[in-house]
Amino acid sequence: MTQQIYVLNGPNLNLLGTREPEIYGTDTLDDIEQRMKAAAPEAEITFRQTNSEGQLVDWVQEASKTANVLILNAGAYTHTSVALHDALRACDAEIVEVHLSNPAAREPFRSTNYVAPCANASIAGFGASGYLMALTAILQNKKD
Ligand code: CA2
Repeated sequence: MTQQIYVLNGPNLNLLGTREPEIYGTDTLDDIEQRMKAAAPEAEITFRQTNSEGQLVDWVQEASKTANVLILNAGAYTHTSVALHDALRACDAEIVEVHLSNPAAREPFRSTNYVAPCANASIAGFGASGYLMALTAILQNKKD
């Protein structure tokens, strides 16, 4: 069965690779997308970014209907969005939360997390490699 994988990215992640490299690294979102697609040519990967909370909710609902896996870096909405939490609770796809940095080791407000309680797994603090780690772990688990 072809794995249908949605990779959704939240606000400001379009700036990746252009600022704050000491926190978020130098890879762009486009680099990450290319690397994931090259690492899993057998999977169908839908890779998107939005700055809008409502758009993210709409895409989670879409992923629930069309994907079996959702890899999600919700950016700052991780720490604020009850709407996103509710959409994730209603999502039938397996959910893997990814963060480039480790929010738990940063400002206290980043320790509030509305995504983690809805996720099957979380990866944080490995930079862009976290996306690849999520993908390879998922594909490995599907084979086992
Ligand atoms: O570490 C992560 O992946 C975060 O989801 C990134 C979010 C932050 O609000 C979360 O607490 C943790 C911020 C994304 C902003 O990305 C930028 C990238 C480059 C330059 C400026 C912002």
